[in-house]
Amino acid sequence: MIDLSGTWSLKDEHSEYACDYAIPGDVHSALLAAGLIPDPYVGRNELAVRRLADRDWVASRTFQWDGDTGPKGNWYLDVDILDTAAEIRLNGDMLLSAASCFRRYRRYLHQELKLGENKIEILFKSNTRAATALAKHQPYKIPYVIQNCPIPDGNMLRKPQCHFGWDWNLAIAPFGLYGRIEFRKSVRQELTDLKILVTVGEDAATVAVFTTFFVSPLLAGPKPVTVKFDGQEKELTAVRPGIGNQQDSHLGMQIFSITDPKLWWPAGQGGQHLYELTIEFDGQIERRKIGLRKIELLTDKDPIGPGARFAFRVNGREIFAKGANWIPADALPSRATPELTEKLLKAAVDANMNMIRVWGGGFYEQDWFYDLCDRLGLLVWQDFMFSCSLYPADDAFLNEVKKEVDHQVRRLGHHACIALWCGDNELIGALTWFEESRKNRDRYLVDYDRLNRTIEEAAKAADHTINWWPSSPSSGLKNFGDAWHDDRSGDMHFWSVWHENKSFDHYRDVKPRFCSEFGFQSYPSLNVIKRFATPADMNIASPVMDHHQRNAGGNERIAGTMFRYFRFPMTFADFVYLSQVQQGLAMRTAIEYWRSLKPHCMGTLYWQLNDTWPVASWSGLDHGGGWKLLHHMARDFYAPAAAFAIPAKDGGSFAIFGVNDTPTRTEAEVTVFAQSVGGRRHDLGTHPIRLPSDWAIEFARVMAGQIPDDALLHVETRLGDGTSITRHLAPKPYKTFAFENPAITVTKTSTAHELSVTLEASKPAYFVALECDVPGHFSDAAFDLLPGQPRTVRFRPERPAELDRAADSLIVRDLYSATCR
Ligand code: BMA
Repeated sequence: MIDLSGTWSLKDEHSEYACDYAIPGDVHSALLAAGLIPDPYVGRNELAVRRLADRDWVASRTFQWDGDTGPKGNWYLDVDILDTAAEIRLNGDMLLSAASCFRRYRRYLHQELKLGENKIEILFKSNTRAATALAKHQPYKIPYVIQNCPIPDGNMLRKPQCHFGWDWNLAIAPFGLYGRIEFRKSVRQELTDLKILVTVGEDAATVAVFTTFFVSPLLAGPKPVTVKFDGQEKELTAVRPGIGNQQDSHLGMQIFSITDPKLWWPAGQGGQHLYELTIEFDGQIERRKIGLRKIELLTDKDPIGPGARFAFRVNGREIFAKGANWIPADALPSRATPELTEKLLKAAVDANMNMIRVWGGGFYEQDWFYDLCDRLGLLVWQDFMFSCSLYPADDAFLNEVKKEVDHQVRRLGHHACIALWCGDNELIGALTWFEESRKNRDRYLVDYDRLNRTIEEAAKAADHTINWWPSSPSSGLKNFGDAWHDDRSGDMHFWSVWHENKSFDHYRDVKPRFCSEFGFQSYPSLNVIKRFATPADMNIASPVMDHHQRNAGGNERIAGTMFRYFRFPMTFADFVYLSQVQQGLAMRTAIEYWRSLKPHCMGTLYWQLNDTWPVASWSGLDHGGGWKLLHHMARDFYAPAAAFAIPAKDGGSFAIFGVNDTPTRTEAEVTVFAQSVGGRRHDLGTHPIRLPSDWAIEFARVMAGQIPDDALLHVETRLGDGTSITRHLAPKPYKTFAFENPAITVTKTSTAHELSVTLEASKPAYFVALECDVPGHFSDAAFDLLPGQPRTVRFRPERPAELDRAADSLIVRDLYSATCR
């Protein structure tokens, strides 16, 4: 094998730029590292950088070869995640003309490798020009999502759709080669894919291992294959030639019986044991980590009400899915490293999530991403990469799609984490967003169905065991209705609160079966804003702050919502803080209510887990992985077992609900009280309760009249293990309360790695949060601090040397300090 990753030379078509280029990586990152362009994340630099995608670029390198060149045709180029319109030449000879970022290409050499020096070149053709040229050649207009994409026609390319801009992404159309580039000598036999089917019984599991091998025509037949699993060693049986488009392949299978299996469970449900599977043949050995689990998608008709269920059952247990939507870890692929990705995914699990949705406008992520999810117990809802636009449905496009789907499904099939393959993001809704498709719905719906069928057929042909869902959102198979407002079946995207400016209470007007998208924006944290804005830009309506907001009207919505619920914040920093408080409140309102509907509702994935660059957005994690207040609150509202209050529609009472997502019934003691802002506490009852794990229960009710005018309602849950969670609910908008100065006292102590801060309040303080000037992580934020109940928060700086600076720059915020002082 000749690995060609490493340093290449880069130049553009006008010879304006020339520099080194690290492959795998993106071209913008190379130009940035060479100091040739400004950082597009800072200020409004993005605009100066956008035009770089409108020209061709060439990357080249030489390599020495002094080995066996072998017979012609024996070597091939192996390349993947090549973004997107590109050509690869070896010693001037064209090897590959590529058109998809989502495929792995294999091209046999027409000529032998030269002894001595060889030259390889990648021509990155301008993707923006390629897209526009393709759009011009369509027989009729195929609209793209113009409100998200300042760069046109991205729907023409099999490239991450958010690269041409999105309502949270910058628009610079990054490009480059992010995967492998190698010459390989063909082997006589090669494992091309692997599927694992697990059947889980009482105390035994059966593991069927299905393999597909490419077997060279030079070989009379496949060599014997040994499969080892859990200490058992067997020879592959039932090896037979493939059919159809797999004529070069040989399929084989073997079945293992595992007594006393260690099952793989989503986080919070049990362990994530991974068995090692090895497959040996013809002098080669392949290893995979396999989790034993069976995941079913339940969409049966509701036995009691109208509509149909939407729930995941893992190893026979129905699991309430708790999580968020995943977008690429960074807008520049070179920066989306395994370390950063691990930080983000680990944060998801730390916030009690068990599922992420890899949203259809980014990438099919790299193998190590799914290894991480296997290890962490994060179920993956995997979209195919189509989002929010209409798409061509001609033969050439559909053939390209077939190859992409086949590759991705085979590549990821063995991962325990993969729970679902979903056809696309919001393509059914998109049929109503464009004048063309409103006027001629038949034409565009037929095109949509052709594309969706192609994806479904190719996915099922690659792996007949997958859980398939046609689109997100979708009310069900062959249902092309409005899954944004119809909550009877399927998965729902509920955007009425953000995009239609409805109040937070409106989350309680729907009863989704599974809400796979809903979100509310906030500003990024102050330390992140400082990375792109100067002090002069730190005004909520400055051009730079506007530039770092990609949803038209987004900043107005944030400010307008504050008017609805809060007194207006005192300073820019308070505004940033309060924007994160209200974002967390919005998500908490939705998620508490929808969890209270369990098992009618069996999942909530909010929009969105992470950010690709520093921007105002719906994310709970800042760009780089710091926790916004929402992420801290998520750990609380996604807690495995807790009680909370849900107001009745007429405002006359509050139902106290308990939920428990752990595998077993849980005992708890719940205390309900009203807390006056001046400090008086009014007890409203203590309830010893047993929380079943299959459904949420209402176990008490508080009448509105029991809560004094100047008080908030609190529900404190103490679990058997001694942990306790307190949630408050404001019966009226926060701005109507005359909060009093909590005069929070702060006591700091530090160890070698950590700062420990004990806070105590003399009056009730809400949404207490600490900030400091140093990157790092606070153990807790956005909590309530009641008089006589001090709380200790730990801070771990990224660099231990900055501990003192952290202590010196510490600031405490709460609702009073931000809005009443
Ligand atoms: C959704 C997503 C994205 C978008 C988000 C916020 O519906 O699928 O397209 O970023 O809304 O508008």
